Amino acid sequence: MSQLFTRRRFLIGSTLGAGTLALSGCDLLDQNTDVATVLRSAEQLTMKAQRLLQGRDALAREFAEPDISPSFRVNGTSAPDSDEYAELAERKFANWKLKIDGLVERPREFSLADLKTLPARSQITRHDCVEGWSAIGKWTGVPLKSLLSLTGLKPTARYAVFHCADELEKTLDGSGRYYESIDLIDAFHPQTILAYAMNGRDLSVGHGAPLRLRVERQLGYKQAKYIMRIELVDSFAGLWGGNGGYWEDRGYEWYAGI
Ligand SMILES: Nc1nc2c(c(=O)[nH]1)N[C@H]1C(S)=C(S)[C@@H](COP(=O)(O)O)O[C@H]1N2
Ligand SMILES: [Mo]
Repeated sequence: MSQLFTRRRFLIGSTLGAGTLALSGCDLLDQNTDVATVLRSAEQLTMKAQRLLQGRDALAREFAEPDISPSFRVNGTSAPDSDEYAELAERKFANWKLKIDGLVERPREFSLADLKTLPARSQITRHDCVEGWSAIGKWTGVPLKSLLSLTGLKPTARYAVFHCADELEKTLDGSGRYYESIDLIDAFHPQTILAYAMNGRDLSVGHGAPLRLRVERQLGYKQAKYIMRIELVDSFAGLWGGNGGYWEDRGYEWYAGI
């Protein structure tokens, strides 16, 4: 029996057979597309990644338009302080490109226009910051799983790392650069999107233009703004402080579940 066939059987037996997807209710349709995507990309996914996909169906609460907060605070960096970013912003990010590399089969770059041609998802969710404030906003963007199905994953990929344009702390070695990471459960979650719009308008610089992460089951500091590059890794031991994120390197939890 070929390895591929074994993997397919594993997927069908454990993912479909267990009925976990059928239980996920309102995003059932969306999940069915997921299944097709997962089956199609089975060649690229590891057994480990597939196992991780099992527990991923709990959705964060979604709200209605009238619930959107009249004001949504800008927190952390309000504008990356670099000539490179200023130039990109000046040209409305027409020259900006999102790089996806690391443990992927097909490294790729996407312009903002490229991302906007892909099927989008909108969601109205509550953002909770550890500092004790919350706000409800509407986010529109591309599901991360759609991009990962285009790049494919190498069998060893375990985490997606988001490299940002801003340095929250100025240091000589660059260790003050903002970054974040999530595992493949969250990377393939239906509400995990790369948002280019907020409340129906292009993302403002304050809120992370041109692209920011929304990973709705986790706290505010996981919602990386100013994304320049997504790197797939098997471990974040070699990245900056080795804890998977700017705040994690300063003592915060890596899994910031709400
Ligand atoms: N690149 C980057 N992303 C970031 C931050 C930051 O300083 N830089 N701050 C984080 C924190 S602590 C929060 S609460 C949210 C704030 O997002 P907002 O400015 O859109 O409210 O972004 C998160 N993502
Ligand atoms: Mo935060």
